[in-house]
Amino acid sequence: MWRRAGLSAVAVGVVVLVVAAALALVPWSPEEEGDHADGDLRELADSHGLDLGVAAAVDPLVEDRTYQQVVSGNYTSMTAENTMKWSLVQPERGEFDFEGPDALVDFADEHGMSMRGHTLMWHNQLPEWLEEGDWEEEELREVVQEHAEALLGRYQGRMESWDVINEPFEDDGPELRENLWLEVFGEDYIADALWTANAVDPEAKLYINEFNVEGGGDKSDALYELASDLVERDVPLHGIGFQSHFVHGQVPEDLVEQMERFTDLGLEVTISELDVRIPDPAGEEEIQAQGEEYRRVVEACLEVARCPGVTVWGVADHHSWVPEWFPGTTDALPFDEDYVPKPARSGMVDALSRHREARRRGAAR
Ligand code: 9MR
Repeated sequence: MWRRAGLSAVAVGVVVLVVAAALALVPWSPEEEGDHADGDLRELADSHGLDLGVAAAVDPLVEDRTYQQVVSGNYTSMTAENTMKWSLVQPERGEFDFEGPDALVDFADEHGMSMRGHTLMWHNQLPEWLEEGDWEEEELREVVQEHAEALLGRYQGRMESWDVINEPFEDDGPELRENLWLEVFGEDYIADALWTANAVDPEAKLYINEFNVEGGGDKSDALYELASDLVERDVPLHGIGFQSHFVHGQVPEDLVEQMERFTDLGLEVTISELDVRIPDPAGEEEIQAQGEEYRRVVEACLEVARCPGVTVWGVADHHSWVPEWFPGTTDALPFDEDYVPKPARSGMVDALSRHREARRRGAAR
């Protein structure tokens, strides 16, 4: 007995050594290994019922196999980074282009991922004909109705949520942003658009998505006033998106409290566009510390009862909007430009694993 056990232990040892040696000869590739080296992010997110999302761009999603694998191997949800915006969907009046949006929604369906729609009423990425038109209220109302029916109607039943209103406040201020919608319709464009979206896609959760509100302050207070008023009037508003474009070292300490202020109104709060930018060049220490910041953000969402998920704003560092919009900053995402997972990814795994442990311990008591 003793002898046989001894022999088979030696045999197992030899097999392990041979396999390990063979693996060491094969170069690492996210395609072959999956991205599960330190935890299966998708499985962990699923086990919490958390939507772990990523903003995706059409071209790499169609053409780049590694990009596809990072998206479908790590995330359970997807947002269209650009392709559902007005200028791409309706570049000329009455001419719609759904090639990009279809590609994303089909990819999500094929891979069992949910979708966040982005976006209907925004001041940016509007087509020229719309931005430069001289609009009477009634005609612009028809234009919005037509666009909502075409876009939200096309994907009705396939969208978990829609960012119906995007960035309604001025960048740094509590005033409503002076955009085309405010100019022509007045303040109630927000309620009206929510009603329009709700009529077209009654199942989708409808959001106001905003930035610079994650740590409180005047702008956050103004958003709170707006949300309270809409809730009081029974306008179909279901959630607030905290965009969460953070600067390394400045992730708000009181994120949970800030989110709960809004969930106390009966709304959801999702982290909708997470990234954490670092001054260029980013050193190893900053990249490690960024991992902790990603962990804290996912933990915050797990702690808030009505936080359905966290969406990261881009797949890998070379796709990020950050270096172009904030020159001198870099490395904001959980995968680097070779699609190698960074500590930010481990941070998210960590948050989900620890939380699961905590839940298990809780259940055992
Ligand atoms: O990531 C998007 C980038 O590719 C576009 O050039 C940019 C145009 O304004 O929009 C970026 O996405 C924005 C999102 O739609 C709304 N919140 C801020 C995001 C980053 O600018």
